[in-house]
Amino acid sequence: MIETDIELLKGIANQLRIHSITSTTAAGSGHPTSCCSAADVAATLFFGHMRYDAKNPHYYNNDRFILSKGHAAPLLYAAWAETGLFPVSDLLTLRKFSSDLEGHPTPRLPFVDVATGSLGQGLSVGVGMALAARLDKLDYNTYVLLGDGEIAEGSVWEAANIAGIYKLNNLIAIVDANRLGQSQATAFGHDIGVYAKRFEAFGWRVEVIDGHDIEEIAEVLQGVGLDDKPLAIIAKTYKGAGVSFLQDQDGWHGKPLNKEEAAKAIAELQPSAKSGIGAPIPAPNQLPAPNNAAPAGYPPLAYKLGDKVATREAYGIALARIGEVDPRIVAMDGDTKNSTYADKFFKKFPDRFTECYIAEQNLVGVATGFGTRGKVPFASTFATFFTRAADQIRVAGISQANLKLAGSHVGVSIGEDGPTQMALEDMALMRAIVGSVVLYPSDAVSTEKLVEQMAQAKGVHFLRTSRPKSPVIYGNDEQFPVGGAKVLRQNAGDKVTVVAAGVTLHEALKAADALKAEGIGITVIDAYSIKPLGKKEILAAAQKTGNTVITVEDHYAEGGLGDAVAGELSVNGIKVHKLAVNGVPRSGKPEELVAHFGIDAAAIVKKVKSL
Ligand SMILES: Cc1ncc(C[n+]2csc(CCOP(=O)(O)OP(=O)(O)O)c2C)c(N)n1
Ligand SMILES: [Mg+2]
Repeated sequence: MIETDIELLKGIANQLRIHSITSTTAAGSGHPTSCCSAADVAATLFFGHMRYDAKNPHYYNNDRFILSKGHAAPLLYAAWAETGLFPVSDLLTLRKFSSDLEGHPTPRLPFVDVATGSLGQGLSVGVGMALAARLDKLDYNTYVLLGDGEIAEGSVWEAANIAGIYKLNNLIAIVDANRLGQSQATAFGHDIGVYAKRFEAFGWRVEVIDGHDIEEIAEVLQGVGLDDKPLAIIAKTYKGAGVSFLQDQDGWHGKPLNKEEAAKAIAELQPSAKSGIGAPIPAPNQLPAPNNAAPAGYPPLAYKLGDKVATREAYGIALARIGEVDPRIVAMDGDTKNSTYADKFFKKFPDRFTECYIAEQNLVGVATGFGTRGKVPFASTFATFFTRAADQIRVAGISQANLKLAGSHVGVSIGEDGPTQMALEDMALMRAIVGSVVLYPSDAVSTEKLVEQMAQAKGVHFLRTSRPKSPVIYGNDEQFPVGGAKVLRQNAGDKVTVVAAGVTLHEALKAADALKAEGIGITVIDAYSIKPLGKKEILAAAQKTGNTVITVEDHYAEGGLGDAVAGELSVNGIKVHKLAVNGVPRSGKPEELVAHFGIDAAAIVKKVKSL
């Protein structure tokens, strides 16, 4: 902390309030009162406490700041404008189509690491960043500003739990306890001792302060990193603070002031407002840069055709193999690592693995946090449990995060564990994520090659792996470009093209053999790349089989492989007949279930004959 004059910080806080009001009034929408309550905290953090190179927001050892209560975006923008990063006049472009100063922060802006505003997600991302700092031996701190209404989200407490367990003393949560939420007061109002007890119970050091007393804010911030616990600062504040007719008033959430009201507010704030331009900002320590270089290639594979390996196991083998030469790779799991086989990576690289326990929203947030720090995070659990983190995955899409998800135990083919453990909606969800890539391998070689590509490409990737062992059907040098498909069986005179992936591919191959014995030829395609789909290969094959395609998938009929093929190829006149799981599944042997739900070789044979 630089000994910034307290009067200057008070002045900057008011300047930030003025900007927040002016920009939201110009935009005609926004949350000025949510900015005003946090203005003193923001001024103290940005103008004397946090160590960062304001001209280079991406510098790897800058302190990180996550505005988890993303609706206070105008305050964040005002703070960065006052550091001199961009002209203060730009603030008037808030929320306009041509401006990157969006309604809630997104990484279009260089000083925003992840999109926020879907409340309750910032602290998990902060945990990932704090863990990355530790791994990279960097001394930046991660500051997360949360609303008091926001911390009703369970995901906040998933993050608080793990931060306490891992003693993240480089992580600081600041709760802007302004008593109010959106439509009414928060459940606990200004009874903020409740929040202190909760954070303490999760192993945090807690400071309860007057969030408008700059001296007190600066003083507690001096204590960052002094012990081995994360620090929670519960700042008692007033929504709309600093403006007489807004302060602590109900009914002002998410409302801009009209021009007259804004003028009145500014008249109150202006006399004590001071510009932040030129205020001293502590420089970050110059430490060695982390090694986040992508390798040129990966060690070779050594499978034999016919080896029986589950794709989930091949995933673990792949991570351990490529992790050897790719220092960017880190992994995390939600207490299923012995099922997803992420434990193969954990055993080899314990320092690069984070056990996230059974808290999938936080699991995805932590991975996203690592991704912002140049790591390639692979998060794994049963595919169906990723659907709990649907919103975190959605926001990772918006953030264009580098996030790799590996979901195992898909479909009815898991068998005995029964319906609650079966992922049957995951492809629908993952396909719908903006910019996502969805991969569904059927053997060990294709799994491993796809994991390599997930590591080398940026963005949100989902790998769908299966529980049962399946034979290796590809040679070790086969390539599986994302957006491709493999034609495995094809002969002149084939009647229909069967498109399958994962376990159903092996059923399709069995069906092809059975039909061949009866003199009926079918084309079989491995659609290992669900999104983007291997459209070219599927279309070319379909056109040779009278435009007739059967899709077979261990997923519900809605939103999976069949819908992907139909959606992409109907414009070309291709007719798609879907074989997929319908109805509520049950326990049983995998073979019984794939037969019952009509996605096995016999069902394919029957369908082919019916056509
Ligand atoms: C997950 C989620 N649920 C609901 C909302 C809608 N919403 C936006 S702000 C807000 C109130 C937030 O209150 P608080 O966290 O106390 O922030 P304050 O504005 O008081 O600082 C709500 C309900 C949201 N953005 N995200
Ligand atoms: Mg509040």
